[in-house]
Amino acid sequence: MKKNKKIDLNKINDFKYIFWISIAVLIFLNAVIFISGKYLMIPTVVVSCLFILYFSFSKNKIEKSVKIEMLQSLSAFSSGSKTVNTNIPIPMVITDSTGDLLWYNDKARNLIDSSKIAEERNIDELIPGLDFSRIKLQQELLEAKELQELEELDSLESTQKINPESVKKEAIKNIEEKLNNKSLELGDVETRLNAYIDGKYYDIVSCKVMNSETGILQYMIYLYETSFYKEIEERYKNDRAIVCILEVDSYEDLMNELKEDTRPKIQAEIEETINSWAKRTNAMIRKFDKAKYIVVMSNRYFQNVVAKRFEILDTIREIEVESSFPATLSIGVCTNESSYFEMEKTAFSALEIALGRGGDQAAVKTMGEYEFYGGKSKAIEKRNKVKARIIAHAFKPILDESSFVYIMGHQYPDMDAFGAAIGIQKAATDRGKEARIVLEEANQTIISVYNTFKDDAENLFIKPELALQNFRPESDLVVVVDTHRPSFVECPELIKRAERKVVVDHHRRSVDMIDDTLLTYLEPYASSACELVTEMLQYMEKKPSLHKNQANALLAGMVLDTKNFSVQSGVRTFETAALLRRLGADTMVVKEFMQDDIASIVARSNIVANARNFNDYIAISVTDKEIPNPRLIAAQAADLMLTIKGITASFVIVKEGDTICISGRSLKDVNVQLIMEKMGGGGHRNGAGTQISDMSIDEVESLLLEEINNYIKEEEK
Ligand SMILES: [Mn+2]
Repeated sequence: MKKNKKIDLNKINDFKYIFWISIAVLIFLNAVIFISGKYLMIPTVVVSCLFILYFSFSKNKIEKSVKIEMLQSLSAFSSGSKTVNTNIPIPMVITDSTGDLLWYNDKARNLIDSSKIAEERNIDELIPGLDFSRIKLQQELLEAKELQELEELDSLESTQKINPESVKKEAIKNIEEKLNNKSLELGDVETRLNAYIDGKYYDIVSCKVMNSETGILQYMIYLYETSFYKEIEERYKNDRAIVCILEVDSYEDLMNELKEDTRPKIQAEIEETINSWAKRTNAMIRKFDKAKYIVVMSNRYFQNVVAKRFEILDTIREIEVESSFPATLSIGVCTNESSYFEMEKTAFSALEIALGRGGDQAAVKTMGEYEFYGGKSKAIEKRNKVKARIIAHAFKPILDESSFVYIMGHQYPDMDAFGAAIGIQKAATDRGKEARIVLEEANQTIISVYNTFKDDAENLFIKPELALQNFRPESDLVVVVDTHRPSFVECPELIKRAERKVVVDHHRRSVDMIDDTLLTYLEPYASSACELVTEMLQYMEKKPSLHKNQANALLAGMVLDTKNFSVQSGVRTFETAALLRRLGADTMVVKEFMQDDIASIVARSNIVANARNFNDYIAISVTDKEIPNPRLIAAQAADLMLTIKGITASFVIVKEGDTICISGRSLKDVNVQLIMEKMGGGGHRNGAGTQISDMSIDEVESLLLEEINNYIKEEEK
């Protein structure tokens, strides 16, 4: 198309001229027929046909030429806007409602594929990258929204309408669905569309107008070039600093276990591995403690690290060390904070979370959300008695300064939570304080232990409502045992109000945690809360003493959580059990606590009998029958399924009212915590669970299978 070609207005006049002439000719011919009768009929019809043929041919020809002329002419505009649009200093095109090009300005010329302009009209072909359907959809959505707003106004005035809103909403939903299929976000629609055309970025703004002169519906499309801003944005994204804090897990213990002569070699190897990783990622690295590093890298390299899922974790674990546990690394990462001061702080707290979850993993915090990578090796016992002693000594003055002590475990407490609470209650009374265990009711799991304290129940237990009534936030103390998540405790309201809080727990640290505590004793390497509490009791008084019921309750908690000292049982677990035995615990009584009624045993056995293999080593059982104490039975059945030869992980799905509960258990490598976390639950590596209330049992089952598959795929990476 030549630039200088002027619109030939005569052609449009020709068109009108021919039209009127033809009408006149037809009237004349009809008159001839009428007057002359049938003699002239045939020639007249022939002449008419020829004329009509000529007419329609020239109409098409003229229409087409008019349309082409319009591409360069100003007739696409109503006369008032001509000057403004011609002189607009950004590329602008006008199309009809099918996306055919009607006009473009000088600035848009460079964008148009000149090789196609001769025969092609469609804007998508002429400007590759500009998707007309998106522009059209955007306009439709904007209209729908406007319409909805109008409807809403209308419906405020009259409520008699037959639910126009829902109809409108349905329409909007349909459009939004269409948008989604085109991977277009609603946010884009509300403001601008983006396009990448011939190596440059553009924001596209459009509007739909009716040309009052031609009566054609037109789309006016403006293209703002944004390459410059895009480049700055990219550069900002790529060059943004990411702060990582690295720590070699239980470094001291590892070095102590190594022989004198191999120690320097391993030290050097670990250091070399970390340094060369930092070099590969073009990072800045500084060692700031014996086995701690601060690493700062650009986001573009960090994205590689994420893509490779922190391979450094594996490299470190593969270092051959002659010790009872492998060398592992924990990493805390902050990707986004407003200042470097905050970045460092957040990276440190992410590291703490990684360590709290058992180490050998990276915790990445982005915009308040955590993501975890790794976590493949088993948590190793790395605590020493010094810590228990320090905690015990810190706990004493806290008790002394409190006027009343409230103790609680998690909701639906088990024997571990109950035993630990009994232990803390004893510690408080030893310091001359009044203390009550906050307990809604003695559930089926703890009733046998609870009954041994029944006679003194008034002085030991308190209902949550009453506790809330009596509670004085400034002076009273709340001790939480066997959980550290504020939403999990027996009475969450009490935690919200409490100003003086202590947490003693053995679960892996989760993201939400009771904060602002006076003391937190979180020890994921310990077997049970009872073990931790017993150790504290040991150091709190010169001559620790326990009533035999108290000793039994504490031992019962340990027996439950260690499954008869088979899992999570370190040296100190046995030492603590021995202490309890010395203080009067009776293993036969504890065994009786664990006895079950026949209904539970039958339910449990049925679940195990229904178990099927997911693969060689994972067993799954689903029960949709009503069973007594579903969560407890599910957990027990999952444990029992682990006794099947070859099975190292088990999942049991049961119903509790309308809620579906899953219990996951594992022996070795499978991390059931990661799988349950994906489904909104939690727990620890070898025992975790979740409750889902808005899905059917079949849906939950297929979701579980999917998550297990994902987990296995992830592991294989
Ligand atoms: Mn426990």
